[in-house]
Amino acid sequence: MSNIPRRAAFIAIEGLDRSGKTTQVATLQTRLQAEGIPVKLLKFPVDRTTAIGQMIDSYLRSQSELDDRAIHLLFSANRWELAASIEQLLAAGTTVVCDRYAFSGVAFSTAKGLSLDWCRSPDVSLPAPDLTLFLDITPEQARSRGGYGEERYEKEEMQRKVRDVFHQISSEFTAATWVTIDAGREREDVAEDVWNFVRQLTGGLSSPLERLWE
Ligand code: Z5A
Repeated sequence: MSNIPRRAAFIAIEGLDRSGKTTQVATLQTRLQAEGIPVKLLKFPVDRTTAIGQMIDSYLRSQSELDDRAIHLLFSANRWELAASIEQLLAAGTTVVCDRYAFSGVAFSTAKGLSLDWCRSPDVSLPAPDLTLFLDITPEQARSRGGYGEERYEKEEMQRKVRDVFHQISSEFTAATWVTIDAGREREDVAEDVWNFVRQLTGGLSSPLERLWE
C-alpha cells in the first residue's frame, strides 16, 4: 500500500452563459453529499461583496468601465485570493467543485481581443483542476433558455467567440483532465454524464495537486 496521503479531487465546471453550470453544480453537490463525500462549492467570480468582487460586479453590470487588462487581472486576483484555501480543503479531504475557473478568464478576455498567452500568465501556478467538465451549448440553444440577460458579455456574438476560445483551450488538455459534455440535452442526461466522470475521482488521489499551465 502507498504511504502517500490521499487528497480530495479538484473539479472545475466550465461553460458558456446558460449552459447549466449552476444547475449541474447543485445536482453534483447533492449527489456527492448523498455518497457521504465532503464537498465545497466555489463560484467565480467569488463573493461579489469583497473589494475585488465589488469592482468585478460593477464592471459586469456595466456600471463602471475598466481597461480590458485591468478587469482580467482582477478576475485572476479573485482566484488567487482563494488558492490557499482550495489547497487546504483538498488536503483535508474535501472535494472542491468550482463553477467557472481560470479557463473562463482566458476565454472571455481572449474573445475581447487580448492574446491568449497574455491572458494565461496571471493564472499560471494556480491549483490545477484534476478534471474540468466543459458544458458545451450552441448560442441557439442558449437563446432558447430565456435569452441573454443584462450583463456585459451576454450577447450572442461574444458568446460565439468565447465558445471558440474554449474549444482552443480544450485542445491543450488530455482526455483525462478535460471533458466536453453536450449540455444541450435534458438536465438529467447531462447530470448523469457529469456524475460518471466525477465518481471516478471520489476515492481521492495520491498524486500531488498540479499547477496550472506550468
Ligand atoms: N468571467 C470573466 O470574464 N472572467 C473570469 O475570470 C470569470 C468570469 C471567472 C460571470 O457570470 C461572468 O463573468 C461571465 C463570465 C465572466 N459572463 N458571462 N456570460 P456568472 O458566472 O455570474 O453567470 P453565468 O456563468 O453566465 O451563469 P448563468 O447565466 O446563470 O448560466 P449557468 O449557470 O450556466 O446556467 P443555469 O443558471 O444553471 O441555467 C440557466 C437557465 O437554463 C435556467 O433557467 C435553467 O433552469 C435552465 N437550464 C439549465 N439546464 C438546462 C437544460 N439541460 N435544459 C433546459 N434548460 C436548462
